[in-house]
Amino acid sequence: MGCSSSIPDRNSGRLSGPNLENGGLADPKNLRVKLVLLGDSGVGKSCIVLRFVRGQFDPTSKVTVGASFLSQTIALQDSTTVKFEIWDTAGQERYAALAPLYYRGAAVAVVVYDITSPESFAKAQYWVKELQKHGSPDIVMALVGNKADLHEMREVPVQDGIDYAEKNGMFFIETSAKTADNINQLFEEIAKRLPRPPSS
Ligand SMILES: Nc1nc2c(ncn2[C@@H]2O[C@H](COP(=O)(O)OP(=O)(O)O)[C@@H](O)[C@H]2O)c(=O)[nH]1
Ligand SMILES: [Mg+2]
Repeated sequence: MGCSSSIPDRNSGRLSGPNLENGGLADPKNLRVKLVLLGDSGVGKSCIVLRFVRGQFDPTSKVTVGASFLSQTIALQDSTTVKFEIWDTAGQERYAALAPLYYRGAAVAVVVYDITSPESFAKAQYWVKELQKHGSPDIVMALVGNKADLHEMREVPVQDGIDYAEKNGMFFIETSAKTADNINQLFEEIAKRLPRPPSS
């Protein structure tokens, strides 16, 4: 059982490849970015997306086959808006060979692990290396320790996440899709770190 964001949604945009619309002319005040989530199955990627986009947590929803696409726009204090086009896999994370198709052209990669699972932390480090080798050179990467509500079952110390992220120039945060803790903060912090196109 897990969160599924594969249900058709009114907010869904068309499936689009390039990061920039307006014929490639970027509007510095209205950014539009492709964001992908990577990490072991079961760490809570779909739940994070659902919590951010719909404000829901549904532990009973079924895993659906196929990639899903959701978008959400946030406004920053400097009146910039950032539209996240979020690509969530539905289990393809099990097939490492498919991953490059998925993260190609992504401006942002959110690498998620589960704080109760050292295996998922090791897998997150694998994804970071993969992105460093094959991702866009200017990709913004975030490391996310999810399921922070399960602190009594914690097996990955906060400091391990902090240290790994720092060494790899990533932003780090612990979240809970269940309680909504730090979910909006995650996306706001990513938005602040995006490279801005020069204003014309
Ligand atoms: N306690 C807790 N459970 C979570 C959290 N996020 C996800 N889960 C549960 O973890 C399981 C996998 O979640 P899912 O989003 O499908 O993981 P995915 O495979 O990475 O997309 C589901 O049973 C969720 O209910 C969280 O923050 N806290
Ligand atoms: Mg999922």
